[in-house]
Amino acid sequence: MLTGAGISAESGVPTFRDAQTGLWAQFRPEDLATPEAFLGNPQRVWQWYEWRRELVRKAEPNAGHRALVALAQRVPRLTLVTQNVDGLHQRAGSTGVVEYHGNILRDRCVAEGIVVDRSPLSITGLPECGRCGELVRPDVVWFGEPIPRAALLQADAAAGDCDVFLSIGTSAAVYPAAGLAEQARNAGATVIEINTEATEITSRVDLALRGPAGEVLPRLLELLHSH
Ligand code: BV8
Repeated sequence: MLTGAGISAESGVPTFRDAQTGLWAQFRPEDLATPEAFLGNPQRVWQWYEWRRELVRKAEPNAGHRALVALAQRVPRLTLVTQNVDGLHQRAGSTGVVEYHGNILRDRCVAEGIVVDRSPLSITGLPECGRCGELVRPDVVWFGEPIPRAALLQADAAAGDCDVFLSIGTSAAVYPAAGLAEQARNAGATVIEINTEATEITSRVDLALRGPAGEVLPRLLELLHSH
């Protein structure tokens, strides 16, 4: 399965399609979540990420996240690939989560390319690596950056070898994540979409369940229990 920002919407984490609120209304995520934006104005990009980190820290997993934890115990094999960087699946209890676009709560050293603790002090006002003093960035995948190799391979393997593929709360606009549903379908899987609206792939799925993930997923689980 693939989840997107829609599954965290009911936890109060704004989706990318929702207009950016308040201070960030003037920016498009595509213009902030890029290496160029970070190199050009690291202060502004870090302000955006610190704002989002605060939202994520205050957010709690919702019934949709929890239903996926229960689902994993009901089926022989389940691979949860998420585009979300909020870590809410893990906080709900999901294990083996494939973080296709990284995780906003981790820092990565720009020079060493590894996840690090930031140094307690910073001379430049920007967070610096606790090991080498270089700049740190959020450990997420920006537009124009490759998907982490392990995540790419795990997601590919799962999409190519599954009976059912759930596309949950994603506008299916960003690649290569959005290609996983097609890949699963071509490999013979039944593709089910759970979304409050139609998306770019709705016309190509086997079943489109229209509604909030926090309501649809628990209902799906009830149906599974009754069979
Ligand atoms: C790559 C992490 C190549 C960061 C994200 C032109 C120029 C440059 C690149 C491209 C280009 N054209 C295409 C590309 C490729 C590009 C791309 O696809 N661009 C798009 C805009 C066209 N992709 C990339 O750049 C990727 N990398 O291609 O690398 C490469 C290869 C080798 C070597 C070098 C390079 C990397 C893309 C990753 C970007 N990072 N996030 C951060 O979070 O800050 S993307 C971000 O937006 C999310 O992670 C997610 O993937 C994406 C879309 O968000 P969604 O999750 O779908 O959320 P969205 O708001 O869109 O929709 C919410 C949905 O939920 C809606 O459908 C709504 O109806 C629904 N919903 C709402 N409430 C609910 C609900 N559903 C259910 N229940 C509810 N309650």
